[in-house]
Amino acid sequence: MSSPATQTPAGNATTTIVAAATPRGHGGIAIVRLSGPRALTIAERIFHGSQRLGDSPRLVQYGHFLDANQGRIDTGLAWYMQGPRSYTGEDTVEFSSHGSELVVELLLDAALAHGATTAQPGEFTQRAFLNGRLDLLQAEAVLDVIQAGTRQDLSNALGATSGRLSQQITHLREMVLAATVQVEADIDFADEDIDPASRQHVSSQLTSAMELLENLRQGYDGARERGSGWMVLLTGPANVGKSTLLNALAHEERAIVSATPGTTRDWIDARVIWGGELLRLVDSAGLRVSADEVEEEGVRRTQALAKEASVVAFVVDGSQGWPCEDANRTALGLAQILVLNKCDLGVVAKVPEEVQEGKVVVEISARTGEGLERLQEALMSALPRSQDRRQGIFRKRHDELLSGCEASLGRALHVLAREPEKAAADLQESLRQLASLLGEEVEDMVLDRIFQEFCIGK
Ligand SMILES: Nc1nc2c(ncn2[C@@H]2O[C@H](COP(=O)(O)OP(=O)(O)OP(=O)(O)O)[C@@H](O)[C@H]2O)c(=O)[nH]1
Ligand SMILES: [Mg+2]
Repeated sequence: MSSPATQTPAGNATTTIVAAATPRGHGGIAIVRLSGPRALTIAERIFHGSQRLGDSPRLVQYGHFLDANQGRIDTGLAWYMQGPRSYTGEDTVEFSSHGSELVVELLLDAALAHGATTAQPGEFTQRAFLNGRLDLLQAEAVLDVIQAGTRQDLSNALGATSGRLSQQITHLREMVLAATVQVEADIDFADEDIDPASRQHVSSQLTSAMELLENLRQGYDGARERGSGWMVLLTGPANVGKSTLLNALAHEERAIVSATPGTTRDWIDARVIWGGELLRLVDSAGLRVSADEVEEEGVRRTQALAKEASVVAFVVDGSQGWPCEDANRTALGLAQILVLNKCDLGVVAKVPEEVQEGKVVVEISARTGEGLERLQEALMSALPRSQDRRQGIFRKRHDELLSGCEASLGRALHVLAREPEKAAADLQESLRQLASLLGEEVEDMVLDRIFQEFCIGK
């Protein structure tokens, strides 16, 4: 991380911004934060404790909050972080009040009345970036921590906020830079004067850089599910008990259940956290050939979802014979788990050998709850294993830049011996791509797009 003290605040840093850092609505507590050159002055007009906030940086104080007309708003806590030793690198004050939407509004109004301006989404983090407290990869990772839906994503994002990914990119850049310096130095010599060992060294350095790049990029696909959790699709013929099963697994009456086939038309989801992993269970329209246009569309959607899902569980009515409808084919092919439901009525269905191959069969009763624990274990075991979810990059922006960098390095390696000038140009290009990753040469438009993804108050 670069030293914050050496950076000049950029952007709107002459203004003092304010926003609620906690979500809207009622809660135990709410936090309102101020950041900027007048944060302390404004905060001291609002908050009154036994000491002045400015006399006790980094200490939590108890006191009361007043509006611009000296009317009491609430009692609560406040603390002052003196810049540059704060998240944004600026003077920052945070108020912790009761979690009332009205109190938060009044605190914001008071701050605005005293001269603060409303923060834009992600502006606190943007300021941290502009003030050199975080590089761009770290700033983006803050959002990834907030949105992480799996333990793996969380630990990956946390690592990135603390600079693990930045270190890897910086290391990569040093390797490419050393190779570039060598290639550029060699350009001035005739071919026969160049030490073959030096060229060999450059080429092996670039090869290692490309391996590191490839490794980082492999993590990208695994991060697809970030924020939404792993998708587990419950599919199968109509009326087999998929909706009943969703409700039983989620412990809530999420989907409508009825004895009439074709009850579920569109997909319905419920989130659960099992073993620290966020899963999105999706119930879908029963697969069958139907004359009903809406139901037909539902079936099409189910088939599309089956391709997207991390785990597909194909549910059948175990008290009936094995269903042989054509409509089942796609989902059945993608399913890792076959669920024989309604086992409370006795199990009659025999899974054909060619269908069962490589799949786990679980007998359950969604109605009585029998076998649900085993099903839950089977679903968890079917999630992509942790080695398939390697630590790496999260975002399309990263993947695009790294893939561009990989291509430039590949080209440089290819022409290194014959056309060193071309190789040098490609190496410079790859250095630019790595700099953009760290946020050193990024257009404002790209920055705006990144920070707009954040919520207000972060
Ligand atoms: N005996 C028994 N009945 C069940 C069980 N699970 C579901 N049912 C019944 O089967 C019928 C259909 O259940 P749903 O959950 O609506 O089935 P579905 O697969 O979602 O049906 P569609 O949405 O029409 O595709 C209802 O009458 C349920 O009460 C079970 O484990 N045992
Ligand atoms: Mg249903």
